[in-house]
Amino acid sequence: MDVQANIDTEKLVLDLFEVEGVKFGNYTLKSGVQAPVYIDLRVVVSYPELMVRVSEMLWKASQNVKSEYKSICGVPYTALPLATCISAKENIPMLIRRKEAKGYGTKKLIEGKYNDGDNCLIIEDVCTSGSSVLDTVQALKTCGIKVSDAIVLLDREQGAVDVLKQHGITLHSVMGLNQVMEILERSKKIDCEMVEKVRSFLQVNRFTPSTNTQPCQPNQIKKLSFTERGKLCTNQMTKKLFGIMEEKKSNLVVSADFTQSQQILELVDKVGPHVCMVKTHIDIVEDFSQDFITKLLQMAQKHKFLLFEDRKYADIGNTVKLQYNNGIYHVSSWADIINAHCISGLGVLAALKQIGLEKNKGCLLVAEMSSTGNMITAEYTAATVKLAEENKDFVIGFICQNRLSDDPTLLHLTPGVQLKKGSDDLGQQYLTPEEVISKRGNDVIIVGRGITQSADVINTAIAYKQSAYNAYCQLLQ
Ligand code: 5IU
Repeated sequence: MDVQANIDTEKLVLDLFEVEGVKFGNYTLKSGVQAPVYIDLRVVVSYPELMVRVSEMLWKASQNVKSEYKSICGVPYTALPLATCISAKENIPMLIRRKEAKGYGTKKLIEGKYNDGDNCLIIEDVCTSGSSVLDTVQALKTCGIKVSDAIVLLDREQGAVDVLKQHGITLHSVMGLNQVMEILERSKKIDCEMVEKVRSFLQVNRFTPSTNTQPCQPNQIKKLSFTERGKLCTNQMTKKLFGIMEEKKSNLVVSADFTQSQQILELVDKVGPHVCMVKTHIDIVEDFSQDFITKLLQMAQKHKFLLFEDRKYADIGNTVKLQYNNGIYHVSSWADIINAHCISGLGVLAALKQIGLEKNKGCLLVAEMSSTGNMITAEYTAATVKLAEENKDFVIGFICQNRLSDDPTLLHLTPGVQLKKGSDDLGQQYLTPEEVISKRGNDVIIVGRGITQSADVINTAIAYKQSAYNAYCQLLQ
């Protein structure tokens, strides 16, 4: 680092300390962890000269980036004005990541002009685990934009460099927390006791790259067959499903949304040979009985498909546990797979896991919905993806509209599918199998009325099966 850079960094650190962007004491972080240091650079917007200086230093650090990039994108919200300063001063186009996406359909995660395959440079103020950077990378990725590098003003040196590296992203920082402490100690703003306290905090609170399967580049996953992906899975349910899909050459799930058990049994006997899974809404069945479940399980064995109860558990943990295990349906006794909205927090997943894990069941997380105006935001989707990636012992994938994770062991199942694009009169929106599988990179289509209301159920199911499986095969070429 040259002498001028040292002087600039020192001045910046002292100024950030002065405006309380960096504070020392006893703080409870968002995660609930007690920390001796608190960094919140939102305050710089109240000091325009400081804000410009921060953006200039970020820009200087970006000179080390080797890849070409078309635009920059600040991680919302703190880095948004910083990216704006850089964009205006250096005349570089900017993209804005929308945190609260509009309803599905008109939903635009990323504002600004871009082309498929563009590389974008991420700007961030502070990095701890790298997860906020990854959320923005995820949002960009769903729009076809790549990220190879990220610039951060202050790296808390808790492992973000390695975490991001695992995702193929090089993190460049203007300064690290240890350097900040050295400067402040030298300037007598903090004492050596505090420095030691922070150092041991940083040592204990480190984030390490996940030891799970390495994520693939999206193009690589699309080239992996279901069999190859099955081999990478440690989750037995995912392995089983990949196996069935390959054996039956079917990535079709039928949604058996009938209210009479006989209608369901007749349907699944007809379409059973052509589907990898049958999806139920057991609470719409008017003549539910244990005998119906016994027959359904016999069908599942006869035609080799899995049973997915689309219950969308969403309550607090304790309630969800009772809903899954008790009541008149005893879902945990027969459904191979269930799904959940994680709106209520980690408790829902923890509760379902308590019941399902030892029964070797699988869970899908609802990360996106097909219905118009649904209130799922980009941020919610990104948080759901993270939850899935951290709970792969039980979570086998997503119900979604777009490929969301580069982890080849997570499945992407998409409802809202018919042979023709369109909608129903209650907000359902339909995409075609080709759009869902080959364009959007999902794995499985879920089809209800497209099959159940057809005059020729068997041949229609075959048509959906072939259309989705051919789209998958095309990706492998
Ligand atoms: N389903 C959706 N959209 C979603 C989710 C679930 O349609 O976002 I999450 C369910 C509802 C229904 C089936 O049981 O998938 C789709 O049925 P149709 O193909 O008949 O629209």
